[in-house]
Amino acid sequence: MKIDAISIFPEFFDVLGLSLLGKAQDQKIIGFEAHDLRKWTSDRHRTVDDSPYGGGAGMVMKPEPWGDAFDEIIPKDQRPTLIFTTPAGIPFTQKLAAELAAKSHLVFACGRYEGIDQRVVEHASGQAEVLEVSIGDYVLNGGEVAAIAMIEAICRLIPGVIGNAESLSEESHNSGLLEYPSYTKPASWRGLEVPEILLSGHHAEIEKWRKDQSLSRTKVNRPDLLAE
Ligand code: 6GU
Repeated sequence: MKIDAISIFPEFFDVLGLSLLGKAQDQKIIGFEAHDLRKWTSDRHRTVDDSPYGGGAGMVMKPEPWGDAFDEIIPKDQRPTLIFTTPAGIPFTQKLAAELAAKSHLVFACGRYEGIDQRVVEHASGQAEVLEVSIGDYVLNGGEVAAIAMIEAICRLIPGVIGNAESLSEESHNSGLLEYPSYTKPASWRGLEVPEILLSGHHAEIEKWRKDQSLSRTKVNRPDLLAE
């Protein structure tokens, strides 16, 4: 998979060189490139923002650098998936991560300030499959950290990126429930014991216990998931 990210702080994406995603890049499973939006400015101050039409607080990202960046990064004969990071987007979920993991080219457009001129999104729909996506109900200073979270969630679903493919199917959000609690050695630690059932060797009983734990944990931490 090819992934491009466009941002005024491309250094944010240096973290993608670490750990499993770094290895996946070395192995050419993922080709990642961060681009500085200011490359597509032409004035002396390399301006990327301006005041909002209609008034109001903050600044809006100007359309021209974005349009020129997409013209260069999006191949004329292809239609990649272009993701605008915004708290006003559709929710990023495990299901969306899985859908995006099957694509061959993703482009992340990371806005700052009060967002990007909406005509950029409109115009880009002629060049790509466009999504406006949010990672949760809170506001970040910019989309870079959100894009990094999405890239990690997506890339770990690409075959070959994670060593143990089995661990993927058992984790939180795959079943629609949260994952059961985990324990390892020692069996007794600071006066706290590992639940006895896990030491019993009764596989069917252990599975039932884990299912119960998943359900009660979901009830307490995420009742909204059960309503669905
Ligand atoms: Cl995708 N961007 C920003 N700036 N803030 C967010 C977000 C994205 N998702 C949640 N908050």
